[in-house]
Amino acid sequence: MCSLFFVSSNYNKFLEIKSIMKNRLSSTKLKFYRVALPEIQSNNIELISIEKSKSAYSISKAPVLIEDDGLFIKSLNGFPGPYSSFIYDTIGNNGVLKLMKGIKDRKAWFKSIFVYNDGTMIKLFYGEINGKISSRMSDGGWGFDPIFIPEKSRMSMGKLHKKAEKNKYSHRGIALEKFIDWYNNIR
Ligand code: ITT
Repeated sequence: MCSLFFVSSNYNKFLEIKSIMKNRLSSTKLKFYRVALPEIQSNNIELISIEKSKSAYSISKAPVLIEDDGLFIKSLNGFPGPYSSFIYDTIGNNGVLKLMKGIKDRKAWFKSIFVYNDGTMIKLFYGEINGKISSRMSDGGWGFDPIFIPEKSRMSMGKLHKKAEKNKYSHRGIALEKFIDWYNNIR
């Protein structure tokens, strides 16, 4: 059995990843390594995530998986996108709802990029879901979950999270399924 470290400051991500993966990775145990990795400033989320995976590998010295996400709002020209963490930590969901006040077009999408890095190989996996920004905050979930309603749902991600249904709809679930298929194929 070998180890694969998921490196992140966000334990909620790890819990979701664990519940999607269950024990589906062949001969591998997924472990959580809690570190706030430095993020370079760039408009390019691929570049940010690749650099993040390199810092993670330099800390763990063992195969790592990292994830970088972003919420993109159409009427704000894709904002906050690569700045999602900063915006969440500063103005939060209430601030985003204020920015969206009076705006009719509430289309938004979530992107997830997972990066696997074992020191010799770097591989990226993508997941994206469309949806909209709700007019008020719901309960449940974490991050932007209380203000994001996926296209295929009438409930916010917050509510879906509460009902343990978020993974069926999430950007994370889509990207992670691609990673699991690829990983089990190369092993
Ligand atoms: P890392 O240490 O793994 O980078 P992070 O929380 O900083 O953790 P990201 O930069 O990848 O994560 O995420 C950008 C923001 O988007 C951050 O504020 C998250 O809380 C939020 N976010 C990511 N995935 C989400 C999800 O599934 N539901 C709601 N918000 C999410």
